[in-house]
Amino acid sequence: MSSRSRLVAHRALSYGDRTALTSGRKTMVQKLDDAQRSALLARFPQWTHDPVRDAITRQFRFDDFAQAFGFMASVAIVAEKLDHHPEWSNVYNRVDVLLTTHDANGLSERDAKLAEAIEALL
Ligand code: HBI
Repeated sequence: MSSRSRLVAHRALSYGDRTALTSGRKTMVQKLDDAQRSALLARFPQWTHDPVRDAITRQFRFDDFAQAFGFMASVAIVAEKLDHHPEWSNVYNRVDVLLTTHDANGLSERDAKLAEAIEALL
């Protein structure tokens, strides 16, 4: 790999932009249609639809911070494996999670897969 290619690869990984490493094409992701979205919400009743972001959200409560952080560490590993990442916040024993697909500007099958993986951690 030439020194320029290495620089491009390094920059892409540094800024989280994997386009440069995928021959310049963003992976096209299909946004869920109304029927698919309804099925997703029925499948995950613990999650709430955010119509503004076209996202699903859930608030998790744990016994203490250590439990909450352990949950976040487990989710982080799964997110990396799926190459799909949550938008989330943590305050002591509380973890608020929002799932949406930036590449699709709304909910996609990737969010269903990540929600399923998160539910399996509980
Ligand atoms: N995570 N939630 C979310 N949405 C995305 O569009 C997204 C992501 N993680 C990685 C990613 N996109 C891209 O880097 C890959 O699809 C190439």
